[in-house]
Amino acid sequence: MTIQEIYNAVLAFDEVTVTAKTQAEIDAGTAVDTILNDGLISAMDEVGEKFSAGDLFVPEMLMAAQAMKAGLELLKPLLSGETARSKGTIVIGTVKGDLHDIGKNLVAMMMEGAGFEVVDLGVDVETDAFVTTAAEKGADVIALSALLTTTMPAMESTIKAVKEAGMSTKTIIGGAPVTQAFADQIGADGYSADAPGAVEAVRRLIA
Ligand code: B1M
Repeated sequence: MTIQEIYNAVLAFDEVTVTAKTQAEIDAGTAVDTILNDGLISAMDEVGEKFSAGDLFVPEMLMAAQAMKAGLELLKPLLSGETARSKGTIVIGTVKGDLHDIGKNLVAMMMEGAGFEVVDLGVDVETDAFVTTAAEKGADVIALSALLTTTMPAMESTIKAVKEAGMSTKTIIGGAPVTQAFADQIGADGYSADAPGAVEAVRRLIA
């Protein structure tokens, strides 16, 4: 029942219980994917649905996010435990105008876990910052996250800027409103609906 308790605790904004129950599941040997998907991520989906229905507001959404992050912190070493020589460099960030970072952080953690060097620019990242940092670091891939339909155009302008700069750096995009069709439309090299898929997409692009 602990997975359900993690789910309930996220919806109750109860960081202490999320931490305790997540640790209990880890100690019991439950698969990290199960804790993540069935406990933490699905609870945030319900938070989003309640927000859409007008049953929750931004402060509550933020408290739920804080509770979820407490669980993620415990999972982080397990997601990024593999110590391998860098397989490539990824510059990642949430695009201009967008402050959502939980999914982006998850993608960054899993990429680190897969042996990539990850330069995380954070949220609300200007197009220029992606381009300049990728050039400075000799990045193989620029990874863009967006959670708002209103910030998806910033992905297009970033990809356009990378191309105009004549860089060979590949681009990958993702986030709840983003689709493969949108990725094709704006000329992104890769797309994934989730964090493990983002790692696979980067592996394919760098291979
Ligand atoms: Co906001 N928010 N929010 N929010 N928020 C959504 C996204 C929303 C869908 C809620 C809703 O209405 N149902 C809605 C967007 C509607 C739309 O545009 N279609 C919304 C809105 C409207 C807003 C505000 C405008 C609300 C307001 O102020 N009126 C505002 C905007 C602020 C801004 O960004 N400028 C806002 C604010 C916030 C908070 C700050 C309160 C908080 C964010 C806290 C934080 O991130 N630190 C927040 C939250 C928590 C959410 C929901 C509830 C949860 C998002 C989340 O963290 N999910 C969200 C509803 C929902 O998505 N269910 C919602 C868990 C996370 C693990 O999933 O980020 O989707 P996600 O990541 C997934 C995949 O998308 C993918 O991998 C991850 C899983 O494996 N992925 C990638 C993500 N990035 C990727 C990159 C890749 C590949 C895959 O390659 C590079």
